[in-house]
Amino acid sequence: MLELIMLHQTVVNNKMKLTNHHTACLGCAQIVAARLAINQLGSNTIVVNSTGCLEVTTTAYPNSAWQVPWLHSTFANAAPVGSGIIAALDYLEKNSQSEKKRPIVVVQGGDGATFDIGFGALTASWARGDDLLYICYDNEGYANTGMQASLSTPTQAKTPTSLNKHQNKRDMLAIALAHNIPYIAQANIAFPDDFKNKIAKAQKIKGPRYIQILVPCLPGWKIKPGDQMLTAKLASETGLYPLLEFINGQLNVSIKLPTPIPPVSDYIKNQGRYQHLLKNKSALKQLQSLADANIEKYGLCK
Ligand SMILES: Cc1ncc(C[n+]2csc(CCOP(=O)(O)OP(=O)(O)O)c2C)c(N)n1
Repeated sequence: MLELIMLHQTVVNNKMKLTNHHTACLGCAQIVAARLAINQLGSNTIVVNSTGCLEVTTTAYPNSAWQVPWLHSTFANAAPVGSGIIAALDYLEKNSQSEKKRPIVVVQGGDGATFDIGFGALTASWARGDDLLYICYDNEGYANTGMQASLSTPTQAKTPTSLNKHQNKRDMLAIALAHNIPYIAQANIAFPDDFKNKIAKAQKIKGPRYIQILVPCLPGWKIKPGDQMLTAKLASETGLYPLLEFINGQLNVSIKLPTPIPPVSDYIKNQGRYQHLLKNKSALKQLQSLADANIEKYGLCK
């Protein structure tokens, strides 16, 4: 929690483009991540937001915490709204003498909006090659409506709509890769500099760009505020949520794993959503095998 507050302070001091006029939970990692992103992107940015915690908590009518142009979109439709803005910018550029620098268009949403409900529309924008930066704030469930399971919810995590899910988290990176988009990255709020670097890289690239960042949800994952950043860190250090990027399909491992690699039991022990696993060795083994598979597949060791 202390780390998150310190991180929050540095972000706050950096001329906020997402102000404190929001109603997010105390210690919300998603808000901090969104601030890091918009501060890095700068004021020449247009944001499209799918419905979800980030939208609801930053734009309670009649207020808005956003100091940049910001548009609401329905759950399913954020990427096409971004595509419409791109088309409008193209038109304005063709039909005006203005030398004004073109804004970057950022589309953002939670994992429910990204992995599930806006999935088809997002992949269609990738197929069209639209010049959009899409940021998925991945808290592994539908946080705004009570943490129901999404296709991002990891196997074995308990949610109100599944005692323990047995299907694996949808591999959005692989799906993005299959669309041959120029920039794909996975980040984690516990590694803020890495996230900022990834945003900065994506900012310089044209075409579809996809960044997914893990943002633990305190009530949703049932973690104590003091355990939040350590938990987030362990998600990556165990190999379950590796820090990666693909530039034109070429893999870079952003941060290699520590030695010895912590077991996934260290990652799950402080999370209420996984408490049942502490007594279920075979389910725990299944989760460990997912981390091991990532370590092998991406070459995550030093
Ligand atoms: C089509 C549709 N279905 C359901 C809802 C209700 N709803 C609003 S926000 C939300 C959860 C959003 O989850 P996610 O995209 O993961 O973002 P989070 O709140 O976790 O940040 C739901 C189900 C809706 N607004 N529209």
